[in-house]
Amino acid sequence: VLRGSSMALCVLCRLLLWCQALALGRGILYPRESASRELKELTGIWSFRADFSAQRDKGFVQRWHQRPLRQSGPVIDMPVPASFNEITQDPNLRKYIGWVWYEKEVLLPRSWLLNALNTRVVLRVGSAHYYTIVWVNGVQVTQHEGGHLPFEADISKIVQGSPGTPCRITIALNNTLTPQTLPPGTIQFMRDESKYPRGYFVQNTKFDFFNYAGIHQPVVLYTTPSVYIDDITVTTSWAGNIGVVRYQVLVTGGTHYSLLLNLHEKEGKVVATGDGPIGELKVVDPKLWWPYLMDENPGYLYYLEVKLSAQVGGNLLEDVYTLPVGIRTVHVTSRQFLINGQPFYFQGVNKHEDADIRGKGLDWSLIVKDFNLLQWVGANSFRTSHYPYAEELMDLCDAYGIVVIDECPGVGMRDPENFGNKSLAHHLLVMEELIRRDKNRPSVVMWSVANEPASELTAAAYYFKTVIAHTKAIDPTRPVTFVSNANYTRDRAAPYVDVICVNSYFSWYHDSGHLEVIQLQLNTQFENWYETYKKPIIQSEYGADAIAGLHNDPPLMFSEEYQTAVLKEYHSAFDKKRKEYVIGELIWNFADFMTDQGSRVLGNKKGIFTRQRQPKAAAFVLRDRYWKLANESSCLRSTLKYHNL
Ligand code: BDP
Repeated sequence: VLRGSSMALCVLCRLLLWCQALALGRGILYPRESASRELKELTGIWSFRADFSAQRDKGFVQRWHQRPLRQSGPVIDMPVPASFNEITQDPNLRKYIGWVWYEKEVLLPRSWLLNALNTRVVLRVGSAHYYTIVWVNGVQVTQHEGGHLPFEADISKIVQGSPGTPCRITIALNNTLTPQTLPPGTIQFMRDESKYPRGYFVQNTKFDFFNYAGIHQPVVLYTTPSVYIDDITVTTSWAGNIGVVRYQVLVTGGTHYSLLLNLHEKEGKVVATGDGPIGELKVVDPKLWWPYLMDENPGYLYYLEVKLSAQVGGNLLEDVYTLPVGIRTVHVTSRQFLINGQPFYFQGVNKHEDADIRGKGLDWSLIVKDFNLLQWVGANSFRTSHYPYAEELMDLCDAYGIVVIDECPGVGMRDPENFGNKSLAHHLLVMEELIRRDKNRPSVVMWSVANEPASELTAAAYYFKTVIAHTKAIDPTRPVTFVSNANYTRDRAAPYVDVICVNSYFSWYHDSGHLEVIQLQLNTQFENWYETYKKPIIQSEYGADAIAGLHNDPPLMFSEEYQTAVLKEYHSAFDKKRKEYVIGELIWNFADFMTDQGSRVLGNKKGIFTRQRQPKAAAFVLRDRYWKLANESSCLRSTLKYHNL
């Protein structure tokens, strides 16, 4: 008995330590309204100007942030959220590199301004690509490097100092990529004046998607009390009929406070209560969080309501924040990926944030359409290739049980100068920001630190050893991977991952047109990697371009027939290995998407759906396969029917 209880204590200590590792010193909780928090979305039309001056520095020289933008020159209307590239008819704005300026004036409710002692006003940018500086009423409040991830600034002092005046938010952002940014890029000056005008430059990148830029996710203003819930970290587990939710709450702004926690089930009933900043909640007969197609009620969420009470200058302040929580576990063995102890097979897709007109800007209609298509096709998972996706979309993954491999923007790292100390320091920071944002999501089961880096370079060994170790130190609860296209004998980063993720394009980028070599080459690929590392393998990309409506039989490249033929060859090889150590297949790609101009025909056409989300023949092939796989799975409690829409 003693041994049993000391073991249990050990497990508890370890779990609490995990919670603490994940608590990163400050939070970036998704802004939600509550009894103590108000929210104002700044979605809509902003004023906008691109700085076309030769050095792109006119805005700084003339200090555009100090006055309303319209006073320093002409402005145009620009929607937020959206990429700015394809909103106008100006080809120079589409391919613009440098600083662009956004501005919005808002009036704040009096209640936010008058109770200055007890109210914080926070400005939060969901994401802006790539480098951003933010001013409020001409005062710089923050700056941030990197697209995709949120950042915020406490602007209370500025706005509460002059109640009644509009709050003018100026955002300057620069989409220039350098060898040390993530993703990296280079600016190339063309100095031959017989071919290019003076000062001519282009941006080069080594990744295969268009570098859309702009304010891509919502900008919001929200309030909290001056003593507030800054962060919540949860980790979960279960044993027998007891589910465990361990929590750690970070309170900022004061030291005299108390915390009460209520865990609600979906219908609102309280199933466990706790207090204090750290502890664990036990749920009897928990409803586990299951992936889509693994349970009749996938994506079950509890709601952790955290209530803070604090005394400030004789006043009682209360803050309330509610966090969705899914109870589930993740483990990796040498041959399996286990969710709640059950083998999980990634039958999924790779996506992009990409659409006509809005580029990478958040679009609710597109998001919901995409989830309907994922469910229709029978996909249980996707990778956020090749950067973190919007929080609004990740929320739906949690709610629908769509499993996510959460990837950071480490893509296009093909040159030795992408592996220096500056890149590394930034990469570590990006992993921290990503984990800070997504650590509580049950849908996120693995971090991916990069896609197809030059992992055969000597420098890649230390680089990825460090990035992966850092990721694991911050989050000891999830496996870590990166996606390789290197030769298995030369890859220097693979020794550090938990799951091998490999991309290959047999009969496409080599042996073009030779469908008959796919099965042999894929089989060899799997056996080589498995023999070398004895780790489970995900085929993290495979596919072929097809121009929708282009037909040729016998199949020729770029026809819908060729794309389906490639898929079927791959599937036959997967079927031989998925009973062994192959734990997933992610098609490249869910939908056609925009790339740089060059060898592509208006973008990459490897989608099983067009960019407008219409199915190609390949979508039906994948749908048949995924539903067949789902029905085969031993975890299912009943036979599934095609998703009825
Ligand atoms: C892979 C890349 C992906 C590309 C794809 C392709 O990871 O970003 O879009 O190839 O060429 O190498 O279609």
